[in-house]
Amino acid sequence: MERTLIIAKPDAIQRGLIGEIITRLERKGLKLIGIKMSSLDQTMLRDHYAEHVDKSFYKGLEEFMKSSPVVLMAWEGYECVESVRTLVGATNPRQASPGSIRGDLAIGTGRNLIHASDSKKSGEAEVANFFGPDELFAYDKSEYVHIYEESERA
Ligand code: IDP
Ligand code: MG
Repeated sequence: MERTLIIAKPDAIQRGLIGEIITRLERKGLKLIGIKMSSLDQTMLRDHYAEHVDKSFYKGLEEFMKSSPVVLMAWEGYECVESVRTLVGATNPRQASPGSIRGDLAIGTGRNLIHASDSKKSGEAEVANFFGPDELFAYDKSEYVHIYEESERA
């Protein structure tokens, strides 16, 4: 099963949208395998957003991400990285599809509520980066029989 890292950003905390975000991911059928609140510092953010550090928006992004705590989540599911990106919607919420989290709930690109890993590789790496082994939980989800065919559960 693939893993993906979700960060509910400071705007999600401030706007009281943590429950809404969790609900949407739960209703998709994904399995929550780790969750915690955290304040991200400059070192963590520069590492997480390494591909963006030299871009013009980075300074504002870093300040924003440090402006209040975030909620970090690790989710698991069959090919979940791509389906979570679809659920989250385009980076610019004004272009995000209706029905997606950003499409329904956000307007500004710099206030787009949520981070989601963008590939299977980054999903694995980001989950391992933000969660220790003792913070991740392996368990059987009883509803899986109604969510997946057997071959997808293997
Ligand atoms: P993603 O979050 O959809 O993967 P990325 O291109 O990886 O989007 O950008 C990371 C984050 O940087 C975005 O979620 C957004 O918060 C911020 N960002 C990206 N482009 C802009 C921009 O043009 N203006 C302001 N913030 C931006
Ligand atoms: Mg990205």
